[in-house]
Amino acid sequence: MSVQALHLRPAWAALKKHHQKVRRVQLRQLFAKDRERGTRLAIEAAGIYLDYSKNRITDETLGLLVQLAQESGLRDRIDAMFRGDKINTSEQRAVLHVALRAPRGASIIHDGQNVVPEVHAVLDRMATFAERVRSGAWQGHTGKRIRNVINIGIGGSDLGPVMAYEALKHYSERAMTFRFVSNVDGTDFAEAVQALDPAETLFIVSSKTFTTLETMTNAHTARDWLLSGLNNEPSATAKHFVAVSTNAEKVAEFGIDTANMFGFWDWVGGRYSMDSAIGLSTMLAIGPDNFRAMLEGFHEVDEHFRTAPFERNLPVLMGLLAIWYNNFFGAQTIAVLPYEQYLKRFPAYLQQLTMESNGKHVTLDGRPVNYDTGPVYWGEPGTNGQHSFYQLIHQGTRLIPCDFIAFARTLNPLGRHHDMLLANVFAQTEALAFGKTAKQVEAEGTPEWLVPHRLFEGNRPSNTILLDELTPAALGKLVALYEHSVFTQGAIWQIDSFDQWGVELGKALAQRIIPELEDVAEPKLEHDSSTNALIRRYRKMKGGT
Ligand code: G6Q
Repeated sequence: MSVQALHLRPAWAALKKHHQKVRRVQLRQLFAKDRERGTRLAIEAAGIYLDYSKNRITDETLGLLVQLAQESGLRDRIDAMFRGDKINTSEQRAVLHVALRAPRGASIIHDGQNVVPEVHAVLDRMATFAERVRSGAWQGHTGKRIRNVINIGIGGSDLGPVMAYEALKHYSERAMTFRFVSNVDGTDFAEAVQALDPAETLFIVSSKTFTTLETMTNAHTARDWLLSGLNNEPSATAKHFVAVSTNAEKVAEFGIDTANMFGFWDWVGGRYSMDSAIGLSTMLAIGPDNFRAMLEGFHEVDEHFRTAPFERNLPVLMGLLAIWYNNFFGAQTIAVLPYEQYLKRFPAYLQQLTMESNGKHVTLDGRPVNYDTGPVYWGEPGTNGQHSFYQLIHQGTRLIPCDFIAFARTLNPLGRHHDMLLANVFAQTEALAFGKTAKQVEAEGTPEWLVPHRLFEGNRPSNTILLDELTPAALGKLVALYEHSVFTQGAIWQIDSFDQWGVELGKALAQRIIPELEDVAEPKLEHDSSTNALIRRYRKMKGGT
């Protein structure tokens, strides 16, 4: 189905007009008018409760947003993804991360072949390997068991594994140490191996391409570190290095036996790969059963996304609300605020998922967009954020829609902590929505001159996402929720949410400058005057002259 340019879709024009009408409407009025609003504008599906009533929307807004999704061909795009069509058009690739969590026995066809059996074959190999390492059956070169696992990877080959390890630490094997090296800054590696015994350390080199500068540099440094700790016996690498990659040739070239390589496929994008073999460190930490439970959580939300009508579809609604604020209110950012310490890396993970996916300036057919695309996602766990940047959300001049994420049960019940934590979630969303009027502030006995400083306008929108408990399945559900919200937004903007040419540029740029920094002879520099001067200064400074 061909989709009209965004500004030509009738719902777009209607939303523009509608926005003029409702932009000043206060949440206070909306709640006063409809006593059921707080339960009416809430959905429960796949074990996730989404309260979206504290958004600056009316029933008409919702109707028009759903109409926009329909006119944007969202249904066809969803079907095309699940069917294995090459919807990543600029790279001519299918986008099938949903196949990574399809149950055994399901069928998802790519290039005429069902990929689900391959997915499960890799999962089974990962499980066997993970069991061997966790039980001590897999021994290091000197016969010691593996106690430390270090994942070396960057971007999509790092952020998911780090986030998932932190998120699911409660379920992890505490007798083992898990660390993650991503940055080419040598400090990252140096700190990661601090106090570790090479004889007990396993490196997982995670790289889809196995050519990424940072990862390959760290992998070589890791090999040197390992060998220097193990009498420089080259055969030692076999028991201490495994690879996760799509590039068997490069893995072999590095010296890792491809029998110890766990594969995935070009239809898995880096930022969509934490549930593929890239999650090997996660599986080593939490065990195969928990990993499979996480995949089931992902799958439950995939099915919900695929089948639920748009007006009852959690990721679709979240995506549409993001569009509403981004494109009609001009909001530049969305804050994600997990009230769960284990989710401390979740906002960082989401930054890649959302911004690498939807930070695009042309449509699928290469025409420049004339509307804003991907908003900036950011955030920190509550309640810490409340003591810093929440000030700007409450009383600043910018509109910042927020996602509050919370769990009904804590994994660490300690006295009254959890009730206090959740009281903060509810209090914050309430304060953001309804604020505090001058009258209320005055009634507290505030002197007149102080009233303007102490009043809160309110009308700051938020979603509240509530789940039972942070289980592996719950984590899978949350990630899938955001993946599909990103998909929804990308479909409306008609952009390719699955390429990343901006990242590719970064990968190439530094290559040219590295020799200019390392050459003993003064290099001939042909950059702009600023870059030339910086390179010269750095060369001088590092030489200490
Ligand atoms: C993700 C991006 C990017 C990628 C890294 C690592 O979607 O493509 O973040 O994951 O650049 O790439 P490799 O896995 O190939 O090392």
